[in-house]
Amino acid sequence: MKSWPPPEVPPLPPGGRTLALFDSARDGVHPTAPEDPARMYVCGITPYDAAHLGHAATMITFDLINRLWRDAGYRVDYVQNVTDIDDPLLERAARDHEDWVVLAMRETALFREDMAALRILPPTHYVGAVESIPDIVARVARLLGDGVAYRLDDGTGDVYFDVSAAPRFGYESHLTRTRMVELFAERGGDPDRAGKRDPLDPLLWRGVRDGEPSWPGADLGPGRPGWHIECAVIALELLGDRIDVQGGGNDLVFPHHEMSAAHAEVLTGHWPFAGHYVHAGMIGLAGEKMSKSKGNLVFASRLRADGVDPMALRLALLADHYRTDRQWTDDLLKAGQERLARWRAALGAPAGPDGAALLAAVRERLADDLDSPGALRSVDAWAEAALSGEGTDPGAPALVADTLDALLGIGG
Ligand code: 5CA
Ligand code: ZN
Repeated sequence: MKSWPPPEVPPLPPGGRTLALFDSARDGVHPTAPEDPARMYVCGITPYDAAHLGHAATMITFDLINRLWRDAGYRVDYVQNVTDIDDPLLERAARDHEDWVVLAMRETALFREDMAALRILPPTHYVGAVESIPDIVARVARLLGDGVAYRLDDGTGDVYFDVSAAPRFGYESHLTRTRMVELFAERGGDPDRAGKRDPLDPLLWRGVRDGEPSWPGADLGPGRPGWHIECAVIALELLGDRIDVQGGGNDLVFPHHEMSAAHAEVLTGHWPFAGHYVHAGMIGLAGEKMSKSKGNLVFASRLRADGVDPMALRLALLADHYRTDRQWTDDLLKAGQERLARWRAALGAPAGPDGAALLAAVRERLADDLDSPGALRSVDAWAEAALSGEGTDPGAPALVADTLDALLGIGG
């Protein structure tokens, strides 16, 4: 699938640092240690509605990782998916009497525009579930052949994964079994489905139903893929058996990332699938998680249409740490706009305090589990000083502009 156009990234003087990130599996901050290229998989949108600020915040988080690795001298192989076939997409299309393909294409196109406006570096591969079906079919057939997947004998053709085949199942999310079953039911799973070996077994392949789209599944029979196997297969096909970061919002820790890792590990025999499982906090509105199903959304595209500078939006979303669940408010946006204006004014000053010191400070803060609030504070201090005429480094405004652009994605 088509990605989106890349923003320019100005070169910085050498000195990029090793990035440390919080890993959900180890429940702590650990340095990343990628080979070159670094490999990152991020769970992208289900395109049944426009991208809201929660999606934007999560994508900005992984954009920082991409930028910091590049600054440390790595090439980055970055894969993001689009869940362009799934129940919620079909349900929304049916509700609105719309063709589900047209709905998915329209919302994906809008998402690309939002990402480009936010200066988010595009994935190397932007991949749809539908275009991945032949790969998914091949891997599900292998799981069936190996006896770690099974077909229900109720005539539906539905194929499930046997979670007991993954010996370390649960290592990523550390939940009690009761909590797992609850979350599984809330987030697209079917613990009560009759005929499964374990209530937690997730769907790999859904046999064709009347009125639903389907694709050839060779020996599986016609149908469509389950959700977790989609992300496991796309990552394995494009990044290989081990990746450095598996990412998304923290609503995906369980079951989605636990299950995709289990699929990948059983398919490859390698553990762990990802060196770091990285999860961004949820952006909420008036006390509730922003979500398409609740309808309490603030769209990035709506704010852009209202004339909000996407860079102010970016600064508003970077003002708090990425792992914090937080609320979107008008005040947050206002603060982002004011900060952007102050920074831009300071970049227009004839001189400022030591630019190299500011670059080092921003690198140091971001390398520590993406401490964007800390990074923003050091830029604030630099800007205040530049605006009050304290600095004597005539090269500083240009170097600071490059720093903000290359590391924080605040350019233009
Ligand atoms: N297509 C699946 C992932 S394979 C999906 O979760 N789609 S989504 O459209 O619901 O979300 C897209 C990305 O945004 C995911 O990484 C998800 O974790 C993240 N996300 C969803 N809602 C929020 C929110 N309120 N705040 C922050 N991130 C969010
Ligand atoms: Zn996913």
